[in-house]
Amino acid sequence: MNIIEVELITVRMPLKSPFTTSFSTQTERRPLLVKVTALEDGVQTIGWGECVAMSDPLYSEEYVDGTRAVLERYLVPMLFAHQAAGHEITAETVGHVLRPIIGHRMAKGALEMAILDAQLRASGRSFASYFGATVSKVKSGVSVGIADSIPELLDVVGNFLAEGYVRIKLKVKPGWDIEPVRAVREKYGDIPLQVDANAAYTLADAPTLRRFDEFDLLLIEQPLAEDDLRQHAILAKTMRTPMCLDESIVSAERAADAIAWGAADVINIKAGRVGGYVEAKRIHELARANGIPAWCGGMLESGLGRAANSALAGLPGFTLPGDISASDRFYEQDLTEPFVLEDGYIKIPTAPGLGVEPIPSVLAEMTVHTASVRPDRG
Ligand code: SMG
Ligand code: MG
Repeated sequence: MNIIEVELITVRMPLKSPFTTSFSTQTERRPLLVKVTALEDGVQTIGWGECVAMSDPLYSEEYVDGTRAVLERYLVPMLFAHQAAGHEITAETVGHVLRPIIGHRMAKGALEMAILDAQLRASGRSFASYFGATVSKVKSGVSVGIADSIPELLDVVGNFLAEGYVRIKLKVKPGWDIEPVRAVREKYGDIPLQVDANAAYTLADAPTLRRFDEFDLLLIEQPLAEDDLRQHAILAKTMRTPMCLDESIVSAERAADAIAWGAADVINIKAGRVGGYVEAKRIHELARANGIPAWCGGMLESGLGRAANSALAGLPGFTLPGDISASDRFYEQDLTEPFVLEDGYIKIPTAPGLGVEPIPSVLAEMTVHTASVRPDRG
């Protein structure tokens, strides 16, 4: 595959309602899309990637304008240089080619996703088939933001249950934890329920965190800071609720450490956070080999990311429902044809590549910035 252009397109997607976590309230998302144009045997193919970095560096150190800068200045030129030196660019090798640039996993992941999409579209193969998905649809869980009051939270949860979501994840933070979870358990009974703290606690909060044990949660996600693997292991030993890591798991190596040290009973796999779908699949294999349940996380993706995530989540090690909700969970208007909830499931696209693409008129309307990088003709 010969890449002839990489476009970096920043889009603005307003959220239907604000989404509050322990670290921010979001009212819109500005994902960076990566559009790769390539020639395969003289035939032009397009591939789409979606970068999951948020507008501000609050979930991780990456942020959308920073990912654009590193792609434009380093990552894309490195690929073109590699290609100019006579090497073939493939999704399987792009991670290795970009290895000299430290970190910037979300930016790298978006580029790899676009290359993989182009490669698969050119060969007529879907993401699901490439990953080895064993099912045609995946169970859909929903992530519920921090609300202004408990009655309001109960309404929101009730509506999602009525829509058919099969698992509820409640965002928690100090001061919004035990009571909201108790209220949801009391009102909705034995539903599959889990919590996500996005690193808002410290080990000093262990007595509070242990109180979650009375609610029979599926798991508690990332209670402590990103770097606190040892502390998560200490906390895990004193809690009955299974410990799940999200932000801490940035690579297969980190996942292996977390498992070996007893810091993770469960793993949230997000391709963007770990540098792309190739690494995400490695983590899936690692978790499966170790008997560690995995599930697919979400970053409020547009239909592009949702398509790739649902295909990944079709692998057999994804034993828990993912944060793969319908398009209308967050968006009035998705970039692609919308993903819909059917009896608690999301269908995995079957057409070549992602199986979906941006609707041109919607993309044009949502675009706030574009840049194009082409090979240096020297
Ligand atoms: O895509 O359904 C989704 C969002 C799921 O809660 C979600 N993601 O920590 O797991 C997480 C968060 C990260 C983004 S919060 C702004
Ligand atoms: Mg999380």
